[in-house]
Amino acid sequence: MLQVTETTERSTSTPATVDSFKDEFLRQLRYEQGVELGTASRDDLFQALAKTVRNYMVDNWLTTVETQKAAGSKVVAYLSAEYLMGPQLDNALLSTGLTDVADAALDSLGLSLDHVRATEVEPGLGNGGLGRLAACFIDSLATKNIPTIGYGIRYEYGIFRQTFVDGRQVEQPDSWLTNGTPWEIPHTEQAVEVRFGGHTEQAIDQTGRSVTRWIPGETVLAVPYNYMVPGYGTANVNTLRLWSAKATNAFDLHIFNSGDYEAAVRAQTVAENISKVLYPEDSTPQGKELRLKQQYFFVAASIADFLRTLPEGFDLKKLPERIVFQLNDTHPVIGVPELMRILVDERGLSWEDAWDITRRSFNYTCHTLLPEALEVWSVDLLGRLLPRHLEIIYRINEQFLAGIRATYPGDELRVRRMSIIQERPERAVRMAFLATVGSTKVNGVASLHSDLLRDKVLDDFSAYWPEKFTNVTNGITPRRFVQLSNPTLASLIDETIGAGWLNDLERLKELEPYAEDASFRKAFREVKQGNKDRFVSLLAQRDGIELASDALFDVMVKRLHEYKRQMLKLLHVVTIYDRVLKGEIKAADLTPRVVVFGAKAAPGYKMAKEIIFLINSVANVVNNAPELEGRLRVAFPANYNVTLAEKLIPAADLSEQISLAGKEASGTGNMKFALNGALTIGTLDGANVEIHDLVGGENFFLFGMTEPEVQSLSDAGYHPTSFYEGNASLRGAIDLISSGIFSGGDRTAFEFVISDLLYKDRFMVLADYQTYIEAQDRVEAAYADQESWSRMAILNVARTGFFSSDRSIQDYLDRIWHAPAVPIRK
Ligand code: Z16
Repeated sequence: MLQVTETTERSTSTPATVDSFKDEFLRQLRYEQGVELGTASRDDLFQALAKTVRNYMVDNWLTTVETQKAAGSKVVAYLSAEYLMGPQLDNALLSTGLTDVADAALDSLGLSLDHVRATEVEPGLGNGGLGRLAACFIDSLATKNIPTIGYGIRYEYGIFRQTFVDGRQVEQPDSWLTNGTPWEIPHTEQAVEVRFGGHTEQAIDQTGRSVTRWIPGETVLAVPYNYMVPGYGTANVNTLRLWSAKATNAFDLHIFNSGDYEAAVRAQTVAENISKVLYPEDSTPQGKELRLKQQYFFVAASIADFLRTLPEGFDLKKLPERIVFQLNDTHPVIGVPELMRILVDERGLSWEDAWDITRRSFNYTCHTLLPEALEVWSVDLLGRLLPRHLEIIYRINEQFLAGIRATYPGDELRVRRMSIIQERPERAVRMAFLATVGSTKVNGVASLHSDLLRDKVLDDFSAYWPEKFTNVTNGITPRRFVQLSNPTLASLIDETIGAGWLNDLERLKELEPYAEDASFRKAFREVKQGNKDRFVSLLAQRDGIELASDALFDVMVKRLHEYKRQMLKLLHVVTIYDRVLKGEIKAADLTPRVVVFGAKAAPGYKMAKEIIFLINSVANVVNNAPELEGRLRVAFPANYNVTLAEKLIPAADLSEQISLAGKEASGTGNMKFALNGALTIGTLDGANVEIHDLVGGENFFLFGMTEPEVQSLSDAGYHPTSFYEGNASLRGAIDLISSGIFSGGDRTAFEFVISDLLYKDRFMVLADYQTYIEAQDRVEAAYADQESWSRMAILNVARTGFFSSDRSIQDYLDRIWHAPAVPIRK
């Protein structure tokens, strides 16, 4: 029997043999699923397999919990409303080192691991970059043995399933829990009560001090569900704890006491709606009451959960030595007044002591520059939902503004600018300001982004507190996005520089000399070709989309947003078609190209949805144009998610990162592509700036205005029509869209999009069009020389080890958290 050799430490303490694995799998199937092998459904097989693997992690998990508790050192509490985890089975197999064992065990039963793993439904508990970042970060924290709890919400419905009906996006609910998930362990007995509404009262406590009491109107139970987060190359297994809302019998005291049974039952449903569904907006939140309830719900539960783990009689002044709360965007910022409330109202600390503790316990990561993405909550709504918290926010603001007035006497304009409370268009709480005031450190997510935060969005704050501001450039986990998604590249790297790079990604540097090695380049191209073939067959089976795999794969995958400029990519496609139609270029001279889009639009974002319709309409015509046969294809598979990303990114030659400079905070897809050997065509925006610096300008297709150039054009007055009128190629593309050729002759079909481009174009698509087309021409020329292209691609892999999320986490530890590792002895 195959025995796994223990080369590195694993997240399993029991060395598994194929026989023991098989026995446990059969036991799961029989006694947990209640089926015979012969009659088991594919889902039965998956559930049994997943639970088998899960159980191999449990011993190390329990040891981790005990060891970290005994160490009593600082815990990182990552507070995030989103975790976009992706499928879990392969990652669990990788960290336990059980992949080969599972493969052999299933094989001996006449089953295929590939077949079974493909049924896994991914938990889509996030929108995009921010949620995926949280998932990468907890992976790296576990790998680095840092005591961590990831806190979040167990949405019953994650990000919607996107379908296309006649080219238009239609959203379907994501019922990821229909068959249950093998990865979670609920603990109803550890539920925490979370309160809402009601009013506050002044009272005198036993010691004769005046205290405020919050008399809430309703109570909801937060039930924790635990998920194991295994590290790689370590026995450490951390915890992700997601909260689910459950009604208490006395949810709404008023209705409960009135004896109206039906109303009381209805009220239960209302309570449980809190964790029902993920809000599907990425970067442009809607100010919905239920969303604020979600935020307070999970943050209040998380803080209470941590505080109850402290020993009896713990001196709360030492809290910042025991915990650091990281705010992933403003979504959890209500935690700042919540901790104040607990310390002052419930634990009897003075306001000053409580403020000192609170400020030292929180840090804030900002993920955006778009003004419309900065959350504000109306004072009206906040006061109704959380009356005591609003009082606390007012007092925090008073005290903060007193400090501002002392430093800048007479500068009332500045006071108004910096106030946590905005007066117009309505009185509302600026959550980013509250987060900044309530935190020790504030960080942006890429170098350019942090500079712009400091110098533009939060400039008054950085002038007042210069040492508060720092940068931590985002990263991605190489376990999922190289090893698991691109196993052939990972093997090639292993063979070339030896193992060990997967948690020491700067070692990819050792690949640099091989860029000059013709046989390595050939092997590297074979890896890429294999990934294209794999993607092509997946797409045929998943979407019925037929593609040729001997083409340049040009990929743009990310949320649909005007600032990300999918329109610019589409104008390139239309330009090629227009040039061919006009005979300006011969189709035969074109490099065969497959353009792949993947993008969900927020359901209420009309412009984004119209752009999706336009992309599908163009694809439909281009893909059926005989002139373009074998030269240009556009594929837009619906429902881009982590599962698809893992197959698509390794197949890409060209990575489209074309946002308007100064708008994309970081981007993380850009990093995944580079590490998988795609070249970037991009603007100097977000982390592209750092990618460009690291790989070198000669290995990057740079175009477009810089952020200062964008600023001056905007200051000077931007007129998109002048770009349209002054550029024949651009005019050709836009006129072709307006001609009705993509809409069965209907010239008005895309008016909504086109007139916005011509008369508003907030993200300056037309201004960057010309340099983008020129950069694409450079791409064509470069791709024609495959040896040189491979050299560039290899250097992209070799030079982007910096973007491991292990490095991001090390930066958080050094600059912000200062939490020591607690290694687990097996
Ligand atoms: C989000 O995904 C991001 C920002 C934001 O304010 C809200 C959401 Cl849901 C993204 C940024 O757009 C992206 O640039 C960045 O890479 C990502 O967060 C992670 O930092």
